[in-house]
Amino acid sequence: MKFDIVTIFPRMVEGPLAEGIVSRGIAAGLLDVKVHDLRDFTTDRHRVVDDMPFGGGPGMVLKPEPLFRAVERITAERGQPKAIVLTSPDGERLTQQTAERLRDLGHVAILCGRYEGVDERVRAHLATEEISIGDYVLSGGELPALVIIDAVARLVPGVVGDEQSVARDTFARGLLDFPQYTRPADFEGHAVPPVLLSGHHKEIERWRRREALRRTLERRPDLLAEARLDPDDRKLFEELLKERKSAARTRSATTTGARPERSESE
Ligand code: J9Q
Repeated sequence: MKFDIVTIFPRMVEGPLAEGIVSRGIAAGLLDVKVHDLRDFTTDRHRVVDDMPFGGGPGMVLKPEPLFRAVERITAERGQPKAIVLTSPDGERLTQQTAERLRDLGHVAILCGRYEGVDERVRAHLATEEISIGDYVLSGGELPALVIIDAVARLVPGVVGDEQSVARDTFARGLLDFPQYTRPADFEGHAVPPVLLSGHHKEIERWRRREALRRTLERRPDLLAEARLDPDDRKLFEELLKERKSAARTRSATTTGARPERSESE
């Protein structure tokens, strides 16, 4: 899987790429990531990459020429990228599905946008898509580029040691993860759920499925619409709903007047 990143801050992405799963994927020859300094594609003495917006207003806008030249160089030296992604808050939200699609393309170039803006000709005539990683203000697209690369790289066979764990991942199954514990079995009076120490693999599996469903229902009910639940999951889910309804009844009975009246003697 090939990635090309075009940025005005190459050191901002080089550090993270040299650590963890991604760096091991690179070392193993499974990933090929090249970082390009946008200033190397300028033609003026001062290596200027931005300019004032036409029409006036605050801030500077990334000029089109260096970005077009960077993609020309990438195409000549590394082949034509199958996608040219502009990181931008205006883009389509990154999802696991996006990551799978980019993985399938095999060669992706990522242009790091700036908070202040990128010349519209880049969006219209160079980028093939715009991707946002979420609704918050960032100063630039470097962190989003790293997020995209991490999410895509993990899906390349062999990059994550344990392929089983990739298949079991939250967004592969459509449910949040179940709670995990490690030693000690009792941490300052907080005990690990006894079932996990019981050695009953069937019961452990069932407990984990129930807790994953519980957590998803409580925190991300929106995920349940898409989750693939087998008949056992559906049964566990019905039980959870009943549990919640009876808990809701208890709560409302103790917060309304549904309690014993004071007796005359009080
Ligand atoms: C380039 N805020 O934000 C969320 N996803 C991408 C971005 C972003 C930003 C500013 C510049 C990308």
